[in-house]
Amino acid sequence: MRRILIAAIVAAPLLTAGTEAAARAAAPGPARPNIVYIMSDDHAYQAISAYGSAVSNLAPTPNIDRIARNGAIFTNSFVGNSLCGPSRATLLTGRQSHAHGFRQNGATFDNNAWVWPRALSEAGYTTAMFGKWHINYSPAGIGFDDWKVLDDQGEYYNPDIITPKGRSVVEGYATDLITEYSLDWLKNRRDKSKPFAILIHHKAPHRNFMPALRHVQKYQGVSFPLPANYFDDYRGRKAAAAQEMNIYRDMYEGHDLKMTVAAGSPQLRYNRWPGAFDRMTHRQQAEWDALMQPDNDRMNAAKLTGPDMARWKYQRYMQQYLGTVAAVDEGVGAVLDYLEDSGLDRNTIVVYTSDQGFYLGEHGWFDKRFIYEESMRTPFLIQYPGHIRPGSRVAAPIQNIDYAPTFLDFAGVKGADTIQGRSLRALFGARPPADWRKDVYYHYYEYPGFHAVRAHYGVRGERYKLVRFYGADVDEWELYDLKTDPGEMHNRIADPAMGRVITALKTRLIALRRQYGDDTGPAIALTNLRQRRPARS
Ligand code: SGN
Ligand code: CA
Repeated sequence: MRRILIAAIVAAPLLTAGTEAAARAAAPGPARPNIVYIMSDDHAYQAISAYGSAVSNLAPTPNIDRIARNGAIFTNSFVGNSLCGPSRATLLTGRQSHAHGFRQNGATFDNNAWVWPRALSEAGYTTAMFGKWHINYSPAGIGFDDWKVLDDQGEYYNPDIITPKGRSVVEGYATDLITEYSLDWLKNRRDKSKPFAILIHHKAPHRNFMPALRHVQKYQGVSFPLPANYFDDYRGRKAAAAQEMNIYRDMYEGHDLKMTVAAGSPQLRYNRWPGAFDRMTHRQQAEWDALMQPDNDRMNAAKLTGPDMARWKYQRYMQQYLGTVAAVDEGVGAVLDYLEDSGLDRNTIVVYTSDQGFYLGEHGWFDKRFIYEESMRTPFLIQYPGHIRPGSRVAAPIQNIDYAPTFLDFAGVKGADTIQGRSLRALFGARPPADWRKDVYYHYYEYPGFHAVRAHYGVRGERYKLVRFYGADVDEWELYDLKTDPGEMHNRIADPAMGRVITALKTRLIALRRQYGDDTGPAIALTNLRQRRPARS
C-alpha cells in the first residue's frame, strides 16, 4: 500500500506535465494544417489527365486534375521499390525498403514501428485510415482514432471489411465504400476540436480491374492509342525478356480481361481466382453480364488471332482499367467538394498519389516492379492554399521517402531521425535548393514472385539510368539514355561511347547505397562493371 502511494506521488507531477504538453500540442492554431492523403493502388500517371498523356486525354480525370490546378503537379515523382507492401511501409516510415525491412509483399509490418500518423496523433491530431492496408492484418496499434480496411488485397465487389470491432462482408463497390467511410468520418465522426489527418487508400485500379457497374461500359468502343513498343522483343534486356507480365501472353482471359468462352454465353474463359466474381450478388452478376455481353459477343464473333487479338486485348485492358479509375476520380471529387463546401480546404493539404506506377501496354506489359519509367514513376499532386502556388509544375525529383517528412514539416512536428527523405516544402519556392537530390535510388527484391521480375537496384539520374539485375540466374547491367530513348528499348551498357557515363553512374550508385545504408544485394566493385555485350533474347 505504502509503496503504491509513493509511486502515485512520484508519478503525479509527471502526469501533470504530460497532460499539459498534450494540451499545448492539441491547442488549435491556424498554422497546423489538416492532411488528406489519397493513395490509389497501381494508378499509372499515364492515366491521369493532368499529366497529359494521349490515353488520359481520352479518359480524363477532372477531379484529380483539380488538385494540380489548385496546387502543384510533380513531373518527376518516383518510388524506391515499385510494389505495394514496400511502398506503403515507405509512405508510413519515410524509409527505403531495406531500412524499414518490408522488402517484398508477404512480409509483416510491425505496427509498433515509428510512423508519421502516430507522430501527428501524439502531437494533437485526430487521425483515421480507410481502404487498402495490405501490410498486415489491420492498423490496430498504429494509433489511428478510426479505421476500416480491406482484407489483404481487397475485393472490388462486396469486400470483407475489417474494423476495430471485427470483420464482415459489406455489400457495395470498394471504391465507393472507401469514399463513403472517409466522408462519414470527415463530416460526422472526427473530433472537430483537433486538426485531422486522414489516409484514404483505394484498392482501385489494381488487378483485376473491375469497374463499378455504372462505369463498365464507360469506355467500351473507345480506341486507345497503342504504345509504340507494345510488341517489344526485349532484345538486349535479359530480365525484361524473362518477365511474366505480358498483356497478350500472361493476362488471364477470364479473370483479367473478362472474355467469355463463346458468343451468347456469360461464362468466363480462364479465371484463376473466381472469388472476384463469385462474391457478387445475383443482381450485380446479372447486371455485369448484361453490360459485358454485347462486347464479348462481338469479340467472339470476330475470331481474332495473333497480333489482332493482342491489340484487342490492349483495348479491353484499357477500357476496364480506365473504367475502374472513374470511381476513384469521382471519390476524389466528393472529398474535394466537401472540403470546399465546408471551407476546410483553406487550411488543408490534399495529396493524390499511387503506391507505384503501372504499365499501360508499354513493353507489352501490365503490372509494375521494374525500375523502368512507367513503374518507377508515380503520380504526385498536392494542394495547400496559401503555401503552394496554384498551377505549379515541379520538376525536381522526389520519392515516396519524402512524404512523411513533408507532412511533419507542415504540421510543425519533429520527425524521427530514421527518416531518409526530405520535406517537399523546399520545392514550393521559385527554384529548388541547390542541394536538392539530382538522382533517385531504387531497389526491387521480390523474386521469385508474381510476374517473375528479377531483383535489381539502380540509379535514375536526370538523363541516364543504370540498373543491375541480380540473382541466381542473372547478373546483368543495363544503361539507358532517357533523352534519346525515353521508352528504354536500347540497353547501352556495351556501348564504348558510354564508358565515362557508366563509371560516373556506378560511382553514384555506390554512394547512394552508402548514403541510405543499403548493403542488401551484391556489393559493387568498380572493376565488376565489365562492358559485356548484352545477351540476345
Ligand atoms: C496480386 C496480383 C498481381 C500483383 C500483386 C502485387 N494478382 O497478386 O498481379 O502483381 O498482387 O500487387 S491478382 O490477379 O490476384 O490481383 S501489389 O499492388 O499488391 O503490389
Ligand atoms: Ca500497388
